[in-house]
Amino acid sequence: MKSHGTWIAGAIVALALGTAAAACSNKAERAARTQASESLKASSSVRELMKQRGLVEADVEAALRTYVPGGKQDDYLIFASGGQSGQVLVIGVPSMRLLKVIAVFSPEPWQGYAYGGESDKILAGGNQNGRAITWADVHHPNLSEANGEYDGKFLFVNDKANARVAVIDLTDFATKQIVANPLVASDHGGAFVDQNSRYVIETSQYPAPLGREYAPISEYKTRYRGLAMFWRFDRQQGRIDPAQSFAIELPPYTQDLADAGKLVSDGWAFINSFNTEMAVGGTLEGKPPIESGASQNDMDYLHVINWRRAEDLVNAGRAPVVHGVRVLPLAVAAEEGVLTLIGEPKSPHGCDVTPDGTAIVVGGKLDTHATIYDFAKIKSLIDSKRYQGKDDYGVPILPFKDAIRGQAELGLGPLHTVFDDRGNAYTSLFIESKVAKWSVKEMKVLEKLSVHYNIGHILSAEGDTVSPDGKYVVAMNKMSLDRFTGVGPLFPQNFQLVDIAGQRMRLLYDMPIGIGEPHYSQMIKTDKLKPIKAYKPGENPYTGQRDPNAVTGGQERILRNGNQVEVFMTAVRSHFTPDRIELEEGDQVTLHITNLEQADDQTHGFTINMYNVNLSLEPGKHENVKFTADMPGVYPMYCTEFCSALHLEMAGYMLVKPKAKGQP
Ligand code: K7E
Ligand code: CUA
Repeated sequence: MKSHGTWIAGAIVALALGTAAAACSNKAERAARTQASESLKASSSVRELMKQRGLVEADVEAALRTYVPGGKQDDYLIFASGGQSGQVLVIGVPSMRLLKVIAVFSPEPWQGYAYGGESDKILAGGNQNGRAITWADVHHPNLSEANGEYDGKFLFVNDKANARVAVIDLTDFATKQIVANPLVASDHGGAFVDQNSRYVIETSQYPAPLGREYAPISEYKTRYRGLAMFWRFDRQQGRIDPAQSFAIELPPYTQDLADAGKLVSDGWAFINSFNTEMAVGGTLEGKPPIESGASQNDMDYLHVINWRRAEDLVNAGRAPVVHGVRVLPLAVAAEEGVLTLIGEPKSPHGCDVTPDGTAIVVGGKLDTHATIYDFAKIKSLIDSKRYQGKDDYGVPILPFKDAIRGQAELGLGPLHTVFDDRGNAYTSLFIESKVAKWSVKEMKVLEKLSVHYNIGHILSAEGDTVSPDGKYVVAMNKMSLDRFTGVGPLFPQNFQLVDIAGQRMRLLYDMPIGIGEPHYSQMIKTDKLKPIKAYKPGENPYTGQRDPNAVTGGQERILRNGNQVEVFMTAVRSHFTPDRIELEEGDQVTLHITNLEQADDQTHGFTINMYNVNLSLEPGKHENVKFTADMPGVYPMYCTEFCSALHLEMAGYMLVKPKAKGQP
């Protein structure tokens, strides 16, 4: 029998040769690879290489399992929250290479996002109280679903800080819409979708008066409220339709994570909560901080929401309009069986519906268990109105013991749970810094794996669908002490790829995330995505249509009407037409620019320096830019993407002639 070491050496050589034969279309590259593999054999055996680099067999095996040679593609893509960066990260699996940062809530110059073009309107859609907000605390990306499977069409993300939700279209991996919740001050349980993405669900986090009105903290119990927002998603338009959306008023508990039911529990949503004590702090006055005030009760409440029933009541006119949103009042939700509560042990976090939709798993930050709620039991308790009582707001409470399937003893600080294809669950243990693999049926731990360190969320391949793939989970760690080269006191976060296909979990790869604190991510099979390589000629990506002002070659022109100037411009290797724009100070200028290219990867940039204009004109794309020429002077405008040998020559001038003295 071959020894493990020989197998690895053989595998590496085979991999190198196999790749050279299969993947290289380019002769020179192939020659270089062959040479490299020969010199590998000649100069140093794999064993020697391992010794030189201080690698053990497990390292080499992990490398072989994650290495994706140039020209080959990853099996999965992760869509990861970019945390405080306000963006979304796209990462290949198993290579763990960053493929893209999708601009969502924050301006992003390379993509020309919110630097003068059409995307300004998208960011403006997220204005709160009429003010621009240029960052976000992105927590939970969710892929659109059809029949409980990711369909690869859209991605939704929430902004916890400013209560907003964004829609990203996966045909061009670009943000299309941001909606701002006019009622709440922050959100957290979002952006979750039901199994057909009829609704994108956003639930509030820190209670506040609805509509962000003022009420003194002494009126917390009477005036402060939580909210579950159901944003209606119009699949045809690829946009949220605020007019068809509705909300449900909730008690002023701190609603936390949420998940939508699936299959048997489709039509329902579940939100965990903490601070049912309704503690409001007051540390300066000697009162306990919210932290301890909120940890007095043994139980908080899992919120069980029958959203189909809510939808019927809203359509029947039971929801008055508040700040433009139809809001089902708390009293109606409590009376009509829309909202029911169940106890949840110590500082709950995480709320994850099993793939078959029959159970809901809730972690407990100060508990050692995950609690498994049984949907069939919940349903029959609700149907037979078997309540143990009601809360201060008249919301029925179900008896905890009768609503659960059981509790799994997992370890310290269980938070979030994901699933594989073999009936196993994987729960992040924040305090223990471990992943606990456990059997959902037996409710018993099978194995634990150490991660580094303080794991928050965890994700699995196709994990939130009705049919997870198994294969991989990723531990999303908050800390990375001693894992990477030092880069100052702000450490990167750490994504750790774990192979779960075999009997035992195996750590494969550490990926530093140096852009924000990602909370959640989802992983989709690459072949479900069908991204385009070019826009249709003259397409405005924000409408999906040919822009009425799109320019074809030969139609370029400059029109002046008083101080209104319209420039119809094209970009093609390697010039802009027109390449000279002569303006008078104070002119109101609109540029209509179309990239005439259709070839792959032929993107041009366009900037007018000092005017803070920068666009990315991917093949076919059309952009409209409006500004006032209020700074006289000479402004070179140029292409900011090295597009061709004569890229540096792809330039022109915008000249702004100063007003004569005394001219208005
Ligand atoms: Cu960070 Cu999902 Cu916002 Cu838990 S949440 S970690
Ligand atoms: Cu076009 Cu550089």
